[in-house]
Amino acid sequence: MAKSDPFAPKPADKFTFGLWTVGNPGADPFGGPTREKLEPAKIVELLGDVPGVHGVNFHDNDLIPIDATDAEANQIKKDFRKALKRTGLKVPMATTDLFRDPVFKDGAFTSNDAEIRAYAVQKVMRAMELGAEFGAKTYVFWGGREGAESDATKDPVVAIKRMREAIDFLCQYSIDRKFGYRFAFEAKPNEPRGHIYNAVTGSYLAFIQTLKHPEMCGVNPEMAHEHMAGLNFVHQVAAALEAGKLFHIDLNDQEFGRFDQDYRFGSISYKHSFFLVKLLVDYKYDGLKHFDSHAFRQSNYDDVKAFARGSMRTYKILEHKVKQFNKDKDIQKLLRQINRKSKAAEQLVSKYSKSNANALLEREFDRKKLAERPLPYEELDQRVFDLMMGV
Ligand code: GCO
Ligand code: MN
Ligand code: MN
Repeated sequence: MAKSDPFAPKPADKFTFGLWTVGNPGADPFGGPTREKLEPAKIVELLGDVPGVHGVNFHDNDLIPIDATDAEANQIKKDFRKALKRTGLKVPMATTDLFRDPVFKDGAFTSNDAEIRAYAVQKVMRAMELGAEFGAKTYVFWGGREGAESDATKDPVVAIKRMREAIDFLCQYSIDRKFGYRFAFEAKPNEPRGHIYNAVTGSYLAFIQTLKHPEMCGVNPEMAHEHMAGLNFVHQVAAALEAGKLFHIDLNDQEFGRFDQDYRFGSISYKHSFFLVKLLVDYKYDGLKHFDSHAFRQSNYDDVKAFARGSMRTYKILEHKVKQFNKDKDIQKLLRQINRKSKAAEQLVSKYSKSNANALLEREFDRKKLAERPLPYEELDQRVFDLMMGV
């Protein structure tokens, strides 16, 4: 009997892919597609061949082309629903394509044209309905065209106000229609716009607090987006987790500072990926883990399946490494040594009181001695490398 794979993913892991990710036909700005375009039902079948997938997400127009007739739309939905039934895949997240059509060339919610802004809100209302038809409970907002190439063209303060107006409207609509959605905002610094508003996850964490319904709004951070800007993704996700706002996550990879590469999760940044998984495990994130990446342009659809299997396998292997890290006696000893406790010091600053403030002002600290306490960070960091390499 074959030994069971300890890294085999299960639907309970909540790994998801998008119609637009595994169905990506390989086009780039310099060349056309290298794979045939697959119908939505075919993409579901493809994912069905990959064991352990939880679900498939879509933009409204990944499922129904923007100019489809009602009859065409109904047929596509029928085929898609059948494929979901056959494969047991769920549709946990839906989103809107507010970037592909020329009408959105200057943005959707932040467009300078009031009629386009209204059209964008209407398009989301309809797309929310479509997502709800298939059971989606998370609704992602990625403002790919909400930005500018030149700040001569749009007032960035007005842009924030327009964005808020649209989101407040849509929150109330979701509540009225009892869709039960939680909104997840996805930041990106650039591409396709020269500059995109709300460039990092932290921007959205602040924006959410200004909304009429902050409780139903959170974020969908994407690894590649923060890496494009040279930022530490783990810290952005930590901020979201700490605020109770990590509603969804887009996993992929990217060389720092390059164009938007959408590589397979874990394929570039081994160490950052490890610490990301560690964060999600340690803080018990049990939400959706969406692989927002696509296979190399050279791949055929068999290799796309290998890409999907690999994405989940990498996550499971890193999860195993995290458990090893958390159990490793030497590592844990080093961590205890580094995190020095002092009841007296902690009591003084944990809560403000006049007497604490006075006692703190009186206290003598031996600055030189404190500075001399060892911090064996080199040793600890090397242990992480050994552990990851299996040495
Ligand atoms: C990108 C984004 C998108 C969004 C998607 C869902 O860089 O193109 O990551 O893939 O995640 O539109 O909102
Ligand atoms: Mn992206
Ligand atoms: Mn994304």
